[in-house]
Amino acid sequence: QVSVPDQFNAATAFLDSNITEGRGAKTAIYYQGQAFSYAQIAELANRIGNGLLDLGLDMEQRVALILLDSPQFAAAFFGAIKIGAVPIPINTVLRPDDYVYMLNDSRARILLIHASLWQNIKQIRPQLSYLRHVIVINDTGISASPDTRDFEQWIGQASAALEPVATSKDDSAFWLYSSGSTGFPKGCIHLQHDMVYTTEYYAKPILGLNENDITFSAAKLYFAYGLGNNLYFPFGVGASAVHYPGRPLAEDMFKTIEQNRATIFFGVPTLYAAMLALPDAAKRFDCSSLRICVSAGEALPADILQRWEDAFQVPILDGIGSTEILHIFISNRLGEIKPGSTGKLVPGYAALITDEQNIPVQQGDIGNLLISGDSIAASYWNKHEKTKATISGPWIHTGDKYYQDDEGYYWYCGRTDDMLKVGGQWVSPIEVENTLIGHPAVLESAVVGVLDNENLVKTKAFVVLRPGYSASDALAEELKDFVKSRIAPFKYPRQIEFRAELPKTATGKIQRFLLRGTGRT
Ligand code: 3SK
Repeated sequence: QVSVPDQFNAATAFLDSNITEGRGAKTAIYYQGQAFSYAQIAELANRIGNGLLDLGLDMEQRVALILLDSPQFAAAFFGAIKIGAVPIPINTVLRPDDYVYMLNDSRARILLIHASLWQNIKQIRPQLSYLRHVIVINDTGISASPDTRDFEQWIGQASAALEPVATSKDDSAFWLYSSGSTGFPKGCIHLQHDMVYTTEYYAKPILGLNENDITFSAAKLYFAYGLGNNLYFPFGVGASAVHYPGRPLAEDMFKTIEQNRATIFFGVPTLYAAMLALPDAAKRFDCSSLRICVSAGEALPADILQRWEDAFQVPILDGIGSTEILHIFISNRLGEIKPGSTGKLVPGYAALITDEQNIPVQQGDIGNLLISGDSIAASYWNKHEKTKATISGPWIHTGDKYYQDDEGYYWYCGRTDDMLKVGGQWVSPIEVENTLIGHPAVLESAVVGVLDNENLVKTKAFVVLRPGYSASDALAEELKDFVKSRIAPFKYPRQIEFRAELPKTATGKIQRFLLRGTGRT
C-alpha cells in the first residue's frame, strides 16, 4: 500500500531526495552530449523557484512551460512545485489560438519558453490577459523581445538556496491539458501525491525501474506519458534520463539509444513501425543496452511487437494510460506478454467494464472502461460539467471500449467518442472537418480513422467539393497544407478522397461507419 505523508512536497521527494540520499554527483540528465548531475538540476530548480518568487509568484499560481525536453524543463517543473506554484507543461507544436486558450484559461502569470518557440507567442502576446512575465531560454542566438527576460540573467540573480514550501499531499502540483472530440482542452489538476502513485505502482513493479537504468522517451515531457517516462520516474528511483530536444525521427532515436546506452526506450506504435522500416537497423545500430521497451498512445499491433522482438531481442510492453490518470494503468508484463492485448491491470488500480446503463458486463463482453486509482486528476479546471460527466466518486470514465478475456487480459476495441489517436496524439475528427470547411473548395467533409498496412490508425478525409472545383492530387495536397496551417500540423488528414456526396441518414447525419471501412492503404 502506497502511503504519502499529509505534509508532502513532490519536488523534495523526486528531486532533493537524490541529494540527501547521496546521489548529488550522479548524472540525472544526459543532454546533447553533456551530463547534468542531480546536484546541478537541484541547484537550477532552486534558482528558478527563487526567480519565480522574486517575480511575485504565489502558491497555487500557475507557470506555463513551453519548453523543449532539457535540464531546464526538469528544473523549472520541480522548482515551481517546490515553492507550491503549479507548472503547466504545454505541447510545443500547437497553433497560436491553442496557446491563447490555454494561457488564458489557466491564468498563468509567468511563461517560461524556449527562444525557438517564442515567435508563436509573440504575435498573440496582447491577447494574453493574465500573463505578467515571459522568460526566454535562449541558447539559439535569436534575440528575444525587450518585453521578455533572459533566462540566464534571471537565474543568475536568484539565490541557489531554497526551502520547500510545506504543501499537503493533496495540494495541486501541476496541470496537463487533455483534449476531447469537441470543445476546448481541459486542464487536468494533478496533486502532489499523484506522481508517487504511478511510480510506486507502475514504474517500479512493472518496469522494474531502478537506479542503474538510463531512460529515453521519444514522447515529450509535455505529455503525461513522457513526463513520467523521462522525468519523475527516473528521478523517483535515482536513475538517469536522456533528454532529446528535437523531433523524434526514427534514425535519431536509434543513435540516441546507442550513444547514451539507454536501458529503457519509450515510444509509440507509429514510431516503432518507422524504426523497423529503416533498412538494416539492427545491424547498423547497437541497441544491446536496452533491457525493455514500452509502447502506449495507441494499441500496438501484434505484428510490430513480433518484428521488433525478432530484430532487437527486446520485448515491448504495451500499455494504456491517460492524461487524466497520469500514467499507464493497464500493461503487459515481462514474461507474460499477450501480443495485441493491452495486458493486465496495474496494481493499485481497479477496473470496471460497463454497458450503457452503467451495469458491469459479463467477462468477455465489450463495454465502457472505468478506472479507479489514486493518480486520477482531482478535477478539470473550471469545467464543472465535464468533471461530473467524467469522474464519478473514485471512478473515471476513460472513454475507451474494452473487453477482458478469461485470463484477465484487456483488449482495446475503440473509443466511445469519435476521438482518434494518431501517432500517439489525440485528433478530433470534428476539429479537422471544421477546418476543412474553411477552404473555399470544400462543401462538406467527414473525417474518420482508417487502418494503414501496419494496422495503425491514420486520418482520412472524405470531401465533397463546391461547384466549380474539380478533384485532383494537387487539390488534395493543398487541403492537407491548409489544415496544417490552421490547426496543429500533426492533425492533418493523411488521405483525402473526393466524393460526389457523403452517406447520410434520413435526418441528414453523416454515416461515418459507412466510410470507416474504405481506407486501408
Ligand atoms: O496514451 C497513453 O496511453 C498514455 C500513457 C501514459 C500516460 C499518458 C497517456 C495519455
